[in-house]
Amino acid sequence: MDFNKEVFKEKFKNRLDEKYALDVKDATPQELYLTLSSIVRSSYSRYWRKTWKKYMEDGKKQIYYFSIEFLPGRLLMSNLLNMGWLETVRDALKDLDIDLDEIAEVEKDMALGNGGLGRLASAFMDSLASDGLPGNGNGIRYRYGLFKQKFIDGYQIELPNEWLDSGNPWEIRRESKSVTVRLGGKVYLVDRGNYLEPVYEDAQLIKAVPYDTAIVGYKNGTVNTMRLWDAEIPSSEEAKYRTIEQRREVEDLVSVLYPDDSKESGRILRLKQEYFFVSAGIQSIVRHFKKYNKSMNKIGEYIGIHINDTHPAMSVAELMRILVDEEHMSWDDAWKQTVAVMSYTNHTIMAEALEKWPVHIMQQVQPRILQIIQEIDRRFVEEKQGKYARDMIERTRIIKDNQVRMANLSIIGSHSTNGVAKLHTELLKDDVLHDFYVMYPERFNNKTNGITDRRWLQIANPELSKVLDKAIGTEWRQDPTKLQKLLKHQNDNKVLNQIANAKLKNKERLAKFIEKETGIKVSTDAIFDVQIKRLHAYKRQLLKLMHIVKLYLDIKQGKVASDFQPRVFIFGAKAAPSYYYAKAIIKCINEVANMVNNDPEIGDKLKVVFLEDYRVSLAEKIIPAANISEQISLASKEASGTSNMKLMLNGALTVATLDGANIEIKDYVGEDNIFIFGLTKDEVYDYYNNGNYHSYDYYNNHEEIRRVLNAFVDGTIPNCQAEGQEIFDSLTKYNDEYFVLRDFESYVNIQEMVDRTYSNKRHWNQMSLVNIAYGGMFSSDDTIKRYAEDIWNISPLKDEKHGTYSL
Ligand code: F55
Repeated sequence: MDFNKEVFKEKFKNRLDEKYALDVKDATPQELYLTLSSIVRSSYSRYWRKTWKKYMEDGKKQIYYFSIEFLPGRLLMSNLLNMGWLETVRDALKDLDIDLDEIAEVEKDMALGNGGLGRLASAFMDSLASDGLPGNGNGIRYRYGLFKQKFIDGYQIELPNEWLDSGNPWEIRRESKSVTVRLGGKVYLVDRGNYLEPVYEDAQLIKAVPYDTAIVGYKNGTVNTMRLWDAEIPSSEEAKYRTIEQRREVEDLVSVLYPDDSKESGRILRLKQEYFFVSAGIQSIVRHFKKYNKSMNKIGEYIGIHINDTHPAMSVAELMRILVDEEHMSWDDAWKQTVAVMSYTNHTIMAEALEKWPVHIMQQVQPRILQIIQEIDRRFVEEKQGKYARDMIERTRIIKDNQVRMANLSIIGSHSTNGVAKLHTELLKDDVLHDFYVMYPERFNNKTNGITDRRWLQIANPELSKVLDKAIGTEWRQDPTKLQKLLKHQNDNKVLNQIANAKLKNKERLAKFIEKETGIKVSTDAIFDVQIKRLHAYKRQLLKLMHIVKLYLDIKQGKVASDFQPRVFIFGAKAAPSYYYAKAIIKCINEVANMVNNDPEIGDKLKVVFLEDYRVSLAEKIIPAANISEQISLASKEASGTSNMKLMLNGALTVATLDGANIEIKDYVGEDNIFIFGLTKDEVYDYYNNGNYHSYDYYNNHEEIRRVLNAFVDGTIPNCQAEGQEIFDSLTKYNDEYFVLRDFESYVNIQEMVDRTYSNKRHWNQMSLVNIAYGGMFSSDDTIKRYAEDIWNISPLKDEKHGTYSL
């Protein structure tokens, strides 16, 4: 039935009655939320079925995006928007005296990821569907998502995130699509004449059960699937699981995201998770592929598997296992198909984040996979011998010093390796993966990250969206690059004022939220200066904190400039539970916040707000209200960054180092519309090569730096003796790994420029407009089109009609 307000209202009342035997006025927000999501689901399901059928009948290539993390956040608003229902439903519910935004707040974030990498995977899911492309997700249905963060006495406390406790209306358990995954045990190869049969002993069998979530395309009728695997005891194995501990082991397999990797037991669990979702995913793909009777010798023409960072790298070996052991293909034929199927994205150059697994652990987790990796390694070395220098082969081979190097496996076993921003890809080619670039230049390519304008502008910022509709029409909602039409209005006072007004309203809303959550009252006249991302030394939240302490001391000592603009500093950040240095920084930010916020001499000049439990739904509240976006990583360390894109799209101006995608942002908006500071990547590398950075000298020779750093250890900042000392030492004694002191002066200078610029509101609004206009250049819809063309070789199916989904 065609979708309209009156019919929807009837349906809503009926569904509420059927489900709960309630009238609207008697229902709780939770009941209203579940009623609404139930209608949404029953309406997209026929499109879901049809999309699936179409892909099958069409018989063209499909992509599976393998990721150990997905971070979709909430799904209600996004589904409503993509179905073309959002405004009508908002209106209809208003007629029934229901506030849609209030209902949406009931939904718990689906937080099955840590940060940028997981969020990117979910943006890509949304974009694949919205581009009408045949692409599905494959991952793990963690029982607990990323921990819930609380601050107690300024310290980060991690609480379990029980996101499934009140039910998840978006998933479907598909018992019939279960597969069996084999872990551990021993394996022997028995010669069967024309092939070797692996015989397994004492392996543990796990039943992998898929839970499917629909990924609804934007007004195009395409509904793809994100398939997440749960682990259960197979009924045939019940007898083997007699004790609670044994049963718990199976549950534990998928219970938490990124288990603590500081202990060996935790690390083994992580590797089991990696194999579990890889094996379940590939088995289910192959099973489906065979059902449609295609020759396994052509699997590379029909299936693409994308390895999101190295966590799914065992995909290479698992597909080889199935093709060789179960389909009895020759090694060479199987290898050709495997390389054609696989492609890989690298998300970091940080050495400590490049996965390496000890051979003995791999042996314990899946001995057959280790054998296959050893064979891939042996053949690689054999093939490259004579062609490349011995040390180059040693650097590139997969197994070295009894460690399996997962990036090497991913590159060797795939046809494409990409970085996530221009600078990052250049660094991969020139430095981190240079040897591989020499061997396989044609495999390397760049795919700068992107974001979904639907979530980050249309849903998160309806105020600005309305202004844009009025100024440039609604085309940008389909094609965000059309936001460039705004550039015509750079001198249009009406539009400039409307943009400023939208920002003010968003700041008012955030100010209310901040007061409710923290009790802190902030003035909307102040610059809202935002740094939101994981807490990591290389991202340099510490540089921001030092700047705050400097301003505080300046004000206290009466040194503040006459054009000083009041600021509200807003942080959102989680630290990994075992990352003690990051946790010390959190503690210090919280203590500085206490000190600043409660000092009557400071008043409204400075406020520091560290919001708890940074997550997708919180980002949606902060980003529309930001004036300044802090993107201040040490040049070369941030592969891309994506909050930089979200914030510019919402009209924030960026304070940035020349790192990751910041460089591309600068290239679009021009140097006059961004605040660039700090060392360049070449300068950083010069220091590395010459070993001539001595941070203590900066402390010793710069009065300003000394004044600020001393505040961390002389009691000026109260209640953080130990943490303050740890930070002080890291920056002085231990030579300041991320050049915080080296960049401090340059950072302070650019912040003074920010102040001066903000005092000219019209100019600020013009800069903001330029940033919004180019924000659309980072649409993940476009990023994913480039993956589709250059890496995956897939194209959209012919679709019938565009528009609103029917009821
Ligand atoms: C998670 C687990 C492990 Cl073992 C290693 C890394 C991660 C992780 O979350 N990485 C991550 O988020 N990397 C980020 O990826 C983004 C998307 O490409 C980039 O924008 C960002 O620069 C990068 O740090």
